[in-house]
Amino acid sequence: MSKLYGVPVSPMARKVLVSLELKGINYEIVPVTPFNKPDDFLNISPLGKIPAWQDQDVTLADSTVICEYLEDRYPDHSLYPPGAADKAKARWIEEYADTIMLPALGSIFFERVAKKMINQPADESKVQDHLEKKLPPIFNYLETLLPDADFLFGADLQLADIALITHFINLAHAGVHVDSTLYPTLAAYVERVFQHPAISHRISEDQKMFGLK
Ligand SMILES: N[C@@H](CCC(=O)N[C@@H](CS)C(=O)NCC(=O)O)C(=O)O
Repeated sequence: MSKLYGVPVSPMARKVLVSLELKGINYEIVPVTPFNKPDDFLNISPLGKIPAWQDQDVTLADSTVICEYLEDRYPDHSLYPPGAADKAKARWIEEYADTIMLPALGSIFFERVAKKMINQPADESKVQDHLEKKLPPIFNYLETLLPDADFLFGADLQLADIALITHFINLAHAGVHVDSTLYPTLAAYVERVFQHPAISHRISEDQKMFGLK
């Protein structure tokens, strides 16, 4: 059985989990957290990060690399739009989510949720600093980028949507919601994507894990 190393509340592992679900691929999850890595984990993930993937053919690290591999290996239910220009735009959005949104939104989740799980106090001054300085440029950019209806590339949820929404899920777990008066398009998009069955399933699994359901 193919193995996904990581935990579902990791935003980057969640990207892969939703892709696996949409493509109908069987896997087992091997729970590895940033706080609890097996001694030999660097053999699987050279940078020591989650997620990592292993099947009979390959061992891979990095959510983008894993999702591209899954797309190549299981092309049914494609998670990219057709056409070179739209595909490049989708990859840019994924890159933006992974490199800009992960540290900005992820730090708030880390302070308020992950630290609680390891019995450490949140640094609320860091959270406030991120809320005031890091989030507005990101939200302003997304407000210009997102559609008023459906998903980024039409009626189907694709990888670019998953890459963005995974960070908003953790932001919501940290008690932060998009202000619809300031960012109406972004707020409506987040609400719409949260209702997609593959996304609402992940949110409710997380809530079970947090003991909220
Ligand atoms: N570019 C990587 C980033 C992965 C990443 O930063 N994962 C975090 C958890 S969400 C991690 O493993 N952090 C622990 C560490 O850096 O040691 C990807 O997309 O998979």
